[in-house]
Amino acid sequence: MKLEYSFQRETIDLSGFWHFRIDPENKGESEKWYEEPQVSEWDELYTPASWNEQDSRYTWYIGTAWYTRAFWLPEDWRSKLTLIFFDGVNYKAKVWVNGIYLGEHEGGFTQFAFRAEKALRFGESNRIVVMVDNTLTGKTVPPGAGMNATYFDFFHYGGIHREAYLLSVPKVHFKDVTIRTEIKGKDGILDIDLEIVNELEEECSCNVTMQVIDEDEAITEERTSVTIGPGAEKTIAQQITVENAEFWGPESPRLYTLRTKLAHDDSKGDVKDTRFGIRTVKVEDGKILLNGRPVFLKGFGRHEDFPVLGKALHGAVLRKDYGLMMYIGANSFRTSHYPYSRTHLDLADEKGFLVILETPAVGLRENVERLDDPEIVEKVCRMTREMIQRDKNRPSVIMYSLFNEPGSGREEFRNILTAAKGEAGKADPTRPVTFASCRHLDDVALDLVDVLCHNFYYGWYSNYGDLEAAAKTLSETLDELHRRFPDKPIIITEFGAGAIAGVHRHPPEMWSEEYQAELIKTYWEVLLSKDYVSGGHIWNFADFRVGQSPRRTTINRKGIFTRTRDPKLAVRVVKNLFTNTPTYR
Ligand code: GCB
Repeated sequence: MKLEYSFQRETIDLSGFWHFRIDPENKGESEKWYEEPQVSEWDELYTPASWNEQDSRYTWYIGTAWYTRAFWLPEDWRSKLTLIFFDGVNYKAKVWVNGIYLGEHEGGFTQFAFRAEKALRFGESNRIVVMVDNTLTGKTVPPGAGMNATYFDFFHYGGIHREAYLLSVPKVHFKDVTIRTEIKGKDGILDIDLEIVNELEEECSCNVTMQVIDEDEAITEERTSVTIGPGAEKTIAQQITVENAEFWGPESPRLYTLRTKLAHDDSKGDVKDTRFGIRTVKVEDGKILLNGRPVFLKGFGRHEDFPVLGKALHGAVLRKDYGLMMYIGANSFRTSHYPYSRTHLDLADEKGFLVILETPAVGLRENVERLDDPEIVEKVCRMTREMIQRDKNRPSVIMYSLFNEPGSGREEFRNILTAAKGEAGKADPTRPVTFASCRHLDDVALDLVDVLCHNFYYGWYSNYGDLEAAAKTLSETLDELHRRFPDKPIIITEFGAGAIAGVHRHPPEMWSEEYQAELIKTYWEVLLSKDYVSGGHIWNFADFRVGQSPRRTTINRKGIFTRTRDPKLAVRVVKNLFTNTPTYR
């Protein structure tokens, strides 16, 4: 199901307190908890948020848990279609409304929706029940074997951690809108695909209007008409020129809206607003070109992680984070290691951040038996498709990262990468693809990507305590990568050091704030000295929670801010480095 529905349409937000109950013995389905749950015996938790930090009884819980709440549906929604959307449920979800099963979804970080009319009662109260299962296996994406045995380095939260809502759409409606942009002189050229569905029992002749809206004013208008048979779909392709357009970029994140309207039989039909920016991204001669100019990405690998909320970054936290990233002079981040929430990326569009959008395919390495296991390939491809489907119209997204640190030294990795790349290309042929490698010179798949992304930890996991040796290894490795792939730009998608806030050492030593600051400065100097390097992302923007292990002091300390966003010493250093590094070079 295509999911790019607009929020100008009527919605009912299901955020708030839901009844909650864990099900460690997995008996809820056989006991039919989805029918008429005795909620007086259940706990209450807030969503969107993970279950883990709302009550210490659930912090380390892994397995099945149930959520339920009641909601009221207006009578006048009866004549239309109703979808129930979930922006992110970690990890598997099964959904019932009024005891009727609607469907299931696997994957914690991509949006899904179910048609719900068969189960709904209009003008009455309804009950939704969601069974969530965050069990990890060798075949989940990401994979793992337990809370402290994840194959990835972030806390494995569970629950309904992003918004859930109902959406009402007319029976003839826009199912999807895709906008690709090109630049011709001073003009923006929009290539638009409108997918229209007719769920009426008769043929429908519709009038379609497309307007480009610039700050509440329509600056272009095109009309066309289309006839669609009962139960059928049609795609209309249209090109629109925006004369004297203002182009989107970090220095001026100019956004426009495409307003599409559908009318038939003189009745009011569907209206959908889709926001876009006019910009191009190309990889040419070893450079990443934004609107034809070579860009340099300065920023971070981030995480969605915050005390109590878990994997949900509420608006206030995002507001704070963007303020800090802008204060520091960053222009970019990677959605390590899963696609981030809609709001997270809406702000990137608005504030002009260059985003490497990453799939949840992290941890597919040593512990996974075969990387090209058909079950894993199917899941990675589906999640890639779902990710691109939601975010393809965002100007901020300049590249797709298909994996983080996969077993890319193994020949079979080429198979799963080829499959994921094929999927990405089908969903969106306009953006470059990459993955974040930790195999470097031993990587067997670098020829398959458009941009080389590498995570380096010289000075931390190797050459530790010795920044001079780290700089030398870094420089030599980069030069060798460039020698092998002279036409591919290189981005250092991770480099960093753990620093426990408040620990100081002179001369700098590992785990001190000084060592972290010094390592970042050392790396930055090396990166800037190579004109084939197109960016550097510090690992990480903020400290984040991880499982328990002898390697970590309960949280990963590589943030330049603490988990609650207090600055470490490195912040001043990074602000200086970033503000003195131009975006175009
Ligand atoms: C990496 C991973 C990242 C970890 C980081 C670390 O290479 O991509 O997920 O958190 O190293 O701190 O070890």
